[in-house]
Amino acid sequence: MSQLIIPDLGGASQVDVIEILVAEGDHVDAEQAVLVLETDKASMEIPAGKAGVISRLMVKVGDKVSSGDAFAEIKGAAAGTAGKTAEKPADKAPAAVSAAASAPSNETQPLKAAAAKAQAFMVPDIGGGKAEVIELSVQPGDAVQAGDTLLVLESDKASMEIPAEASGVVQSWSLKVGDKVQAGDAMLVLMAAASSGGAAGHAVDDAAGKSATSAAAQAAKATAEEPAKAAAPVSASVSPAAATNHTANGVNSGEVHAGPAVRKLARELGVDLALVAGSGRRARITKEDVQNWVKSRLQNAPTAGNSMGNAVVGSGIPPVPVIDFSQFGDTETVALNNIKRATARAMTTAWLNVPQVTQFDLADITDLEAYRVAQNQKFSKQGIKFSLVPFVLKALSWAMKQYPAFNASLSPDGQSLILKKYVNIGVAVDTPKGLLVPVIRDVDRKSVTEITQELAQKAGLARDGKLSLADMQGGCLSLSSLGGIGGTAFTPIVSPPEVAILGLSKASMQPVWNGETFIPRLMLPLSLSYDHRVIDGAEAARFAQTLVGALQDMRETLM
Ligand code: CAO
Repeated sequence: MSQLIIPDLGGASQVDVIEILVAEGDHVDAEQAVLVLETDKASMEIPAGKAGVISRLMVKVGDKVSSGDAFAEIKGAAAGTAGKTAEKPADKAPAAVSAAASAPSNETQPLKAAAAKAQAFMVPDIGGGKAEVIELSVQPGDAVQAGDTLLVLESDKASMEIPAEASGVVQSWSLKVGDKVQAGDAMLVLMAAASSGGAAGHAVDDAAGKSATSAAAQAAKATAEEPAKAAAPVSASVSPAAATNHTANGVNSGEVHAGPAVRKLARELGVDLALVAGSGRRARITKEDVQNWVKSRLQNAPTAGNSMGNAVVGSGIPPVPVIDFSQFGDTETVALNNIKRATARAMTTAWLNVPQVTQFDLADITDLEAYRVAQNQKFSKQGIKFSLVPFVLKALSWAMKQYPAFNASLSPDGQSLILKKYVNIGVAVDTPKGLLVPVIRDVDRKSVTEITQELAQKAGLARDGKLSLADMQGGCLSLSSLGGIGGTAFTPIVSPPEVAILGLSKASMQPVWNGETFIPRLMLPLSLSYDHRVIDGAEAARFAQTLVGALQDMRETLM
């Protein structure tokens, strides 16, 4: 029989026990987390340090402990791999800082080596050159698992998510958003638990220049384990909704208070911790909270068949039947690229969240078209070519100012409208890899010439896969033009938190009755989809008519 001792806590004392992860009688491995402690700054898992059977727990949740306190008795104990870590001379870990530096490297104190250990991590190999930090996905105090995204970098070629090499609690960042960094630059300090010491040590070795872990290798690993976390280009894969979610997800994970073991459990069960109410101190989420959440979802999920005869599962959405198509003939499976996957997520989110209606209308653009053709002749020497889209953007921005509900978002609790004082419009661009939506900012304040130039530039970047995340954020409403292709009408999908999207189909000459006779007029089909929670049908019809009027005579929009 021997005791398990609280290891060196990096100077902290009287630290709260917030979770006990084992029960008396449980068999534990040396590396297995037994307790979760929480200081004001961070939470950390305390590993057993020895394998054996827990015969007595000497602490309970709410107790305060310090380094050296006994917290359990264990039978049949044998030193685990944590002890091996203790044998590593301190001078082999040049980048280890603070707590690690204060923890004596002493073979007679294996538990100290099993303690949480602050380690510095460097920017991995990112394929040469510098990249800009565009997002810090975790904050000091957050618990991360190896493979979790730490930050997003963007070079002139692509954006990439940098995954954690080890599990632990983020202590501090060594860089900030906007910094330009390269492989080997100091990245962050992580309080890594001994159970992930191997991986963490690798990072330290990296810092000493012994071996480099390439982002590509990490990406491959992340792809195999969790496709969404791959260090693949992300900038080109984000539609407005997805871009917003990307940020929102970062914020969510930062606000969730849960230990690494709870996060692991949540991942295994597919639970989004942002949806789970924490019952622990400071709303910390415990394992029981996750288990209870799953139980309640299972109890509330209807199990009977729906009217379509399909079984209803989870959130009540009947699953699509799984069919082996090869029984009908040859097939080939082609993986969706990042852009298509992001679009699929954004469209599903939109479809499930927004009760939408599409209002159709026709605008007489005969005069506008004559003006556009004349302007093209006038500007041809300057290399500027006006298409219809910039004129529609201008008219749209004008209509949005007349109808503030179209330039708004529903608050997350659905109780109020957030009215925007700026007019940014996303334009759907068809690219070889899929749909991307760059945003033209302050359309109301720009001339049609400026809008034309900016649209050409951003559509070019989109097609070359060079749009940044920022290029695709901040849209208030979207425009989707299929007029260059054909069609008479379609139902574009509103991309929340936007509340409307305008679709353009191909303009065609049509006979229009002027009260005396039919005259040929060039008519542009408009398809305006809107969020019916925010906008009433009558308001949408009025908005569409205002737009029709503006396109028929654009003089007012210029005032
Ligand atoms: N009616 C008739 N002709 C139209 C038209 C319309 N509504 N819209 C464009 N055209 C004409 C243009 O004037 C141009 O003709 P000319 O070369 O003779 O001047 C030609 O069609 C090519 O237009 P375009 O679509 O390539 O260029 P654009 O500036 O009109 O549009 C852009 C730019 C970026 C919107 C477009 O290239 C694009 O990507 N559209 C697809 C958007 C999309 O995929 N939407 C679906 C999203 S939901 O899945």
